[in-house]
Amino acid sequence: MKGKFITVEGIEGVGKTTNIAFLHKLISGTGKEVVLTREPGGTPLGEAIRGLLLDPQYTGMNADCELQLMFAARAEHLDKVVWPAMEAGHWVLCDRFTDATYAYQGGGRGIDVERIARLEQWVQRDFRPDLTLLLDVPVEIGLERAGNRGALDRFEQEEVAFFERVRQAYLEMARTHDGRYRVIDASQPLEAVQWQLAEELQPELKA
Ligand code: T5A
Repeated sequence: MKGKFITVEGIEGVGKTTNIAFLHKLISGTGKEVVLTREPGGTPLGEAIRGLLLDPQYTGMNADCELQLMFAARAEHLDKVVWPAMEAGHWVLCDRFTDATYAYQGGGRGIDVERIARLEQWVQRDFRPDLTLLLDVPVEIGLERAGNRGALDRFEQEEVAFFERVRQAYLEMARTHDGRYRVIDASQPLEAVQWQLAEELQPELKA
């Protein structure tokens, strides 16, 4: 595959949606074709699954059900959007991917990472991101930013301790997968965050 697969991760409200638009502009400004997508979602079926996953009506959803819905949406997304785009030589910029599963279903819900790894290998085979940008903020800042937008989804209604576990799981992955991870201090003003993102992307754009 000739394109690059770049993922953006972090807890709620870190600024993924805001900054992914900036990254899209930055990369497409160099003349590359960029596909902007997200998980869970990115396809009509995936967006329908996302609707189930975020709906507060399903508070208390079984953790294995949640895990498998994430990978069901991901299988469709890889098949219909990500792999065809990359085969065509496009770059793919994805708002969350499997690291979110390790962080939320692994760290947050406490599912054994070996079980997640088995599903990852089944659905993705050896496909992994080329670069993962982890936007990191203390939980209280992320939740405050997310909360300012109105009604909370099923995940946003979780307790603070859940998001602390999610954040720690992300930081641990950044330590152990340091080759593809870049940690961005997203507690800073937006211009400073975007300056860091541009710095981290430069080597990829030149490669
Ligand atoms: N999930 C997902 C799993 O559990 N497992 C998985 O495998 C996957 C793929 C939905 C949920 O699914 C879960 C995790 C999620 O709970 P989502 O919609 O991507 O995923 O999740 P959210 O984190 O809810 O997305 P948000 O839209 O809440 O957060 P963003 O995109 O990180 O934040 P954004 O850009 O909307 O910014 C929030 C606010 O902060 C401001 C923005 O203007 C906005 O108002 N802001 C800043 N303010 C000050 N300084 C800055 N530097 C700022 N940056 C942004």
